[in-house]
Amino acid sequence: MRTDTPVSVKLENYSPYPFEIEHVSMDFSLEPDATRVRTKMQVKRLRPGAFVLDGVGLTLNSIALDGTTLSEAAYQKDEETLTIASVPDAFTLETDVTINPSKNTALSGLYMSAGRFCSQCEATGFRRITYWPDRPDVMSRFHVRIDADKAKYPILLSNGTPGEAGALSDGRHFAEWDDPHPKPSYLFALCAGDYDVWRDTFTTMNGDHVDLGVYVDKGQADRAEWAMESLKAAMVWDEKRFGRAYDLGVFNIVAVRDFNFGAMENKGLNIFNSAYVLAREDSATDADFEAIESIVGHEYFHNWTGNRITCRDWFQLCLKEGLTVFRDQEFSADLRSRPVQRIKDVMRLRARQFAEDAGPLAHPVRPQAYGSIDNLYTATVYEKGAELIRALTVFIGDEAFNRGMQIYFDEYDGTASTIEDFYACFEKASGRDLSQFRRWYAQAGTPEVTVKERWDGDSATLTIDLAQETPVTPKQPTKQPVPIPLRAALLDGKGAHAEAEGWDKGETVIRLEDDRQSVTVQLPAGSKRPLLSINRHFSAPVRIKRALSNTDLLALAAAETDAFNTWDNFQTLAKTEIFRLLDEPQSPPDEALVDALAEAVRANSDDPAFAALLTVLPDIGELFQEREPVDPAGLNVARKRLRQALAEALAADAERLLEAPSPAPFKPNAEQAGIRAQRTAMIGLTGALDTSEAADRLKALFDKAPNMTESLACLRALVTLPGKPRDEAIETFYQRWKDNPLVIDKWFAVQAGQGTAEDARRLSQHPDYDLSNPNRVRSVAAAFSMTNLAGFHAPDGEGHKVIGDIIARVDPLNPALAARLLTSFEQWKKLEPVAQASAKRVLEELRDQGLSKNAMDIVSRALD
Ligand code: B3K
Ligand code: ZN
Repeated sequence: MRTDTPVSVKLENYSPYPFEIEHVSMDFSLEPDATRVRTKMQVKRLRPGAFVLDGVGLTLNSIALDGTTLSEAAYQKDEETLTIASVPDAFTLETDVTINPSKNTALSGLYMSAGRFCSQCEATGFRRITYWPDRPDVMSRFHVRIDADKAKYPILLSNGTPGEAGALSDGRHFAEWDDPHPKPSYLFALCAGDYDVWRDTFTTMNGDHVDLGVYVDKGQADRAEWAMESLKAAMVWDEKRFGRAYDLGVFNIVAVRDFNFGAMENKGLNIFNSAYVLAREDSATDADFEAIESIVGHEYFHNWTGNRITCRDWFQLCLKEGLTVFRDQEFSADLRSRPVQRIKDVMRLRARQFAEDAGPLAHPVRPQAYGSIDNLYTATVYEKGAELIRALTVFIGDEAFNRGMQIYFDEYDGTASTIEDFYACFEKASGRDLSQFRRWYAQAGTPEVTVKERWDGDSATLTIDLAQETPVTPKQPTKQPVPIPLRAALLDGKGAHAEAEGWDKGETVIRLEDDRQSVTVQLPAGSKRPLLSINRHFSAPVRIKRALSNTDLLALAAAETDAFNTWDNFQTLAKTEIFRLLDEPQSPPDEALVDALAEAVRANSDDPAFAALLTVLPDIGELFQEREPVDPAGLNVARKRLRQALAEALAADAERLLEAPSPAPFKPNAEQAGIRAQRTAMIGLTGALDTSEAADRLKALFDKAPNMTESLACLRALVTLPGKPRDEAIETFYQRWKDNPLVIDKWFAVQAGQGTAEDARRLSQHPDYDLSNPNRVRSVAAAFSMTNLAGFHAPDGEGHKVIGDIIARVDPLNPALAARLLTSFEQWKKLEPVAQASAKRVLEELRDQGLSKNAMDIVSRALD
C-alpha cells in the first residue's frame, strides 16, 4: 500500500519510443495460479535511447537476447520496468514469465472471472502480462498461441483470425490467433473457458464475409440476441455514415461478470461487462436494451476511431473517446429519436460532466498532466470530448466535417495520432484556422454565456448582446474566450419562425468567439418583437444565462420549434421553482407552471418518449451546481413537492394510461420503448402521489408487470412508500431473481438509490453483497453516493461514513474501482458546513490510513 501522492506524467515530456517492434509472438500456457507467458519480439532501433520495458507483478523465469540467455548483470529490473543497457540495433528478445490470474482482483491484466480467463489491458494492463513497452504509440503485429486444459477451457480466443488448433497430451489443447493489423498492447485480449455462443454472419460493403460471435455464460445464449442485432446495426451504420467497413474475418464479443467498466474495444475481440450484453424482456429494461445498443456500437466504432487510428499517448485519450462517443450518440439518434437522444445525452452531461468541471477534479478534455492514467477515463474526456466534436460540426458545418473525417481516415490510418493531427484535417476541409477552437481542449470549466436582447420596434431590429466567461478551475486562474457555435432561431410565437435578414428561414449559427459580441438582426419593417431561441439542440456545451421571467419562459416554451429547447425551457422553469420552494417552504408549488407542464406532457402524447422526459424534473446533481452552500436534503424536499404537484395534475391521465395494456408481444425497438417510457413515467408519478392507495395500485401493477421495464419501475416507485406493499414487492422481487446477478444488482441499486445511509449500510452487509464484483459494489456504493445525493450528503455524516467504509475495503482489492467511487466526494466543498466537515473528515481518514496510488490521486486532488 502506498501513501504518497502520485508523481505526475506530463504531456510536454512526451518523446517517441526509440525502438520499433514490428512483430511479436506470444505463447500462453494457461493455469489459474501460474500462467506461463513466453514472448518473442523482433526489435529495431529507430533513434538513440535506452531499451526499457514495462512489467508489473511478473515473475521472470528467463530472458534471452538473440538466443543467448542474459545474466542478471545484463539488465536492471525494478518494480515497474526492465532495462537492458546495451542492445544491438536489431535483435530478437525472448522473455519467459509467470503470472497468477487467480490472485488478480484488480481486474487489470489477465484475471479469472467465474472460472474463465479474461483480460483487460487498457490502459496499462498489458505490463501485468509480459514485459513490453506498454504505450499506445508502439504498434506491433501479434501472433498468439494459447494452450490450456481442454475440459475446463474448451474455447480459446484472442485477437484477429484463428490459425491452427488441436489436441495436446495430458488433456490439453491449443489454438493460434493472428492479427494482421499492427496494434498497441492496450488492444490485446485473451479469453478462455466454456461459453455458449450466439453466432451470426455479416457481409461488408466490400463483399467480405465476417463471422460474428457473442460468447456468454452457459445457458444464456438467447440473451445475446439483442447484442448481436446491435452489432450488425452498428456495422451497417458505420459503412453508411462514415464509409468505414470492418477489416477482419471474425468479430467476437465475450461477456464477463467481473469487469471494471462497460466494455473494451480489443481488436476483433471486444470484452464486455455482461450487464451490457445479456438482455431479455423478463430480466432487462428498455434502458438496458438501449445501453447495449449504444455500447456495442461504441466499441465497434472504436475499430476505426481508436484501433486503426490510435492515440500517440494517453493525453490524447479524447481523440478516440470523445470522437467515439459522438459516433455512438449519432448512431443512437439515427436508430431512435434524435431529440430524445439529445435530451438524454445532455442530462448525463449536465449531471456528471458539468459537476466534474465545477469541482476540484476539473481538468481539460486534453490535460497537460496526470497522476494516474486510470483516473483519466472521465465524463470530461468522454462526454465533453463528444460535445466538442458536435460543436465542431456546427462551427464548420456538416459538409466540411464529413470531408475532414474522410481526410482523417485516409491520412492517419495505421498511426498513433494527436488532437493536432485530427484538427489539421478539419482545417484542410473547412479552410478555417481552428487554433482558437482547440482552446476548448486545454481549458477546464463550463463556459457561461450571458444572453441579453434589445428590441427596437421603430427600426425592427433585434440586438443580441452575448458575453462569455469560463470559471476559474484548479491550476487555471485565467481563461481565454473559446469559439462557441450557438444555433439560433427567431420565433414568431405562433409555432413558426420570424423572417430576418441573412437568417435562413429564421435560423442561423451565431459564432461567439470573443469575450463579448453583439449581433444585430434586421426584421421586416413593422415586425412584432420575435422570441429568441438559442443554443438549439444544445449546439455548444455551455450554461446559458438569460434573465427571463417565468411568463417569458412559458411563452418561449409554447413558441419553440426545437424539441430540445422545449424540454430545456421547462427544465429551467422547474429549476427556478424548486429553488423558490426551497427558499419559501410554506408556499405551494406554482399552479401555472404545473398546469403548463402537465399540458405539455399531454400535448406530446404522440411522442411518448419525449412526453416521458418532460415529466423528469432536474435532478439534485444538477440543482447542486447552482447553489453554494448547498443543502441536498432541502433540495430533495422541494423537488419532491413539485413532483407531487405534477403527479396530482396528471393523476387521471396516469390512471387511464396504466389501465391500457403494455405493448405485446414485447419488442425492444424505439417505438415500443417510447410507449413503455411514458407508462413508467406515469408509474413514477403515481409513486410521487405518496398515498397508500397509490402504493396499493403500484403493488397491483407490480404483481402483473409483463416485463422488467415495468416491474422495476413499480419497485422503484414503491421503495419510497413505507408499508406492506413495499416490503412484499422487495421480497418477491428478490425471491424471483436471486439466481440472476444482473437483476439482483438492480434490486440493490433501486433501494440504495432512494434510501438512507442506514439502508445503504444494511445492503452493504447483505450476504449477496460482494466486494470482488464491481457491478455489485456499484449497485450499492455508486447508486447511493452518485444518484442519491440527499442520502449521501445527509448532515449526520452517516452517508459519507458508509461509502468511506466500502471504499476502504474495496481499495486493497481493486484500486481503479475505489478511485471511481471516491469521485462521489468531488462536490464536498459546496456542501453546507456540517456535511462539508463530515465529507472532509472521511477523505482525510482515508488518506491517513493509506490508499492505492489511484485512490490517493483522487483524494489528494479532492482535498487540495
Ligand atoms: N476504452 C475502454 C475504456 C477503458 C478504461 C480503462 N480504465 C472502453 C471504451 O471507452 O470504449
Ligand atoms: Zn470508448
